[in-house]
Amino acid sequence: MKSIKPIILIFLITLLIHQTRYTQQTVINNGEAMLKHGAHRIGRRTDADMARWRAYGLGQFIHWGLYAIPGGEWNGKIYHGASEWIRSWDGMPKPAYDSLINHFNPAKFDAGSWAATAKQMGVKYVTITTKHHDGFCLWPSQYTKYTIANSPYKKDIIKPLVDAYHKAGIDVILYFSIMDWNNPDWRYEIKTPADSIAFERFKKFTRNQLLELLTRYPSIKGLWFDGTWDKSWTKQAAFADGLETEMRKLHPGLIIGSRFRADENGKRHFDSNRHLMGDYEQGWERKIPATINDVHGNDWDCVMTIPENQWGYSKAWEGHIKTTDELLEMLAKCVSLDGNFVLNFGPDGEGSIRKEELAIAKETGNWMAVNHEAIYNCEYAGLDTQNWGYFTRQTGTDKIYMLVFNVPVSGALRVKLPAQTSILKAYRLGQEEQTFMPEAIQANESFIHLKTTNEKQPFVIVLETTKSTDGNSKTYEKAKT
Ligand code: K80
Repeated sequence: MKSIKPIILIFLITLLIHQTRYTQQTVINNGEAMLKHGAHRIGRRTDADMARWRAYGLGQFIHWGLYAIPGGEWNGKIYHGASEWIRSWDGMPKPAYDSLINHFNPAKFDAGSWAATAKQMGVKYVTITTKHHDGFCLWPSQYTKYTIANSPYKKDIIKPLVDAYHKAGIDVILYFSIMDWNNPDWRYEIKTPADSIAFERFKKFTRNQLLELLTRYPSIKGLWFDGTWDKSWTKQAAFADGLETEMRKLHPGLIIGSRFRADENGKRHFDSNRHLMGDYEQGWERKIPATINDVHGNDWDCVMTIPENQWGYSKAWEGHIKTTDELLEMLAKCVSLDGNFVLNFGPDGEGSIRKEELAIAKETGNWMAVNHEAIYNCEYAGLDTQNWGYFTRQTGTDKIYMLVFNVPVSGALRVKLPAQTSILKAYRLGQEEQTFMPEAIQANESFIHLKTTNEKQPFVIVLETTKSTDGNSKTYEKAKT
């Protein structure tokens, strides 16, 4: 002990301190973990492709595949889960499901008529299943035999859909399930070296299919991923990150949601520092955020089913079926909270969209024809929500929309504007001659008095507002209080 000189001891202690600090610095940066495979960006994308996505407002989802043939029923028994999951049900033998490929021959499929329905409905983008969890590919993939090419129909389904929707002026996003029940190399969890070898093959297969889709359909705007929650995939941070970079390079502007990859700690949607991974939050499936705080300033889309939980065609069409007014209210709420609303359709095994869905599409389109201005290119208006409905605003302007869903018996709709803001003009969309004289009731607070409370449909009142230095004080003099 005596032999250690104090100078050496000091040197060793200094070294230890430096060492510790050095180690900490590699892990901690501004209080955040240094992640190799976390978010690539903090905050929203600011480019034109993403601005276009943000302005869509309303979208359509299409779930179509082999599951449309049984439509949630097998041998007279009903599967009460989501019909596109019927293969996972004990009531249907897996070989019976897998052999549905020999029966897929949708004689009534007409991409043009689907696109026409979507156009009349007023959707700005469509998300189409190219491959759901069952692994069946609606395009003739080179990398598996389980594709449309080996069905009696034979022809590519994706190409005519992409072309028809584009012709109708609707952008296309392709849905792709990473989880693949048909591929023998898919694993839920990697437990053995053999699993690991199989899954390495599966990763190559997945990469091949994704690059194939981007190469075959270069005009698509984005990819919508699903089936990415299993332990096997959430441990592939480096691979998935590399693949995302590769896809973006191949397809500049590509839009990918938060479901594609996990970070190196297996965190999905939000990385270990709670930053969103991908271009928009993809966690709002069949649910809508309650307030603007819940979206954390991110872009997001809500995908919604018409029944409670059926994406693929469902023969039974049971339980509560949402009405057009309920769906329009969801649309209004989503746009008012800076999101897009995407309504799902599940065409049947013949290629027809069921009449109930056609009716909803039609009624939505009729409403949109009058009121689309309050949906397209609109954003969170920055105002306190009132019980009568939702506010939206033409992005970056002072034009505010009141989307009215609940008319109060008094017929008086409360509006609170920011200080120094006044209403120049208030009128009803589609009936521009119907103007309203707002009644000031407090500073920055007014009532819009409806002419009737006997409304049959949700409607929109436009408020043209302006920021002024004296506008409010004048109106406040006329206030009741
Ligand atoms: C997968 C897994 C769960 C638990 C719930 C839904 C889903 C799929 N995502 C939707 C968009 C559908 O494709 C559904 O099958």
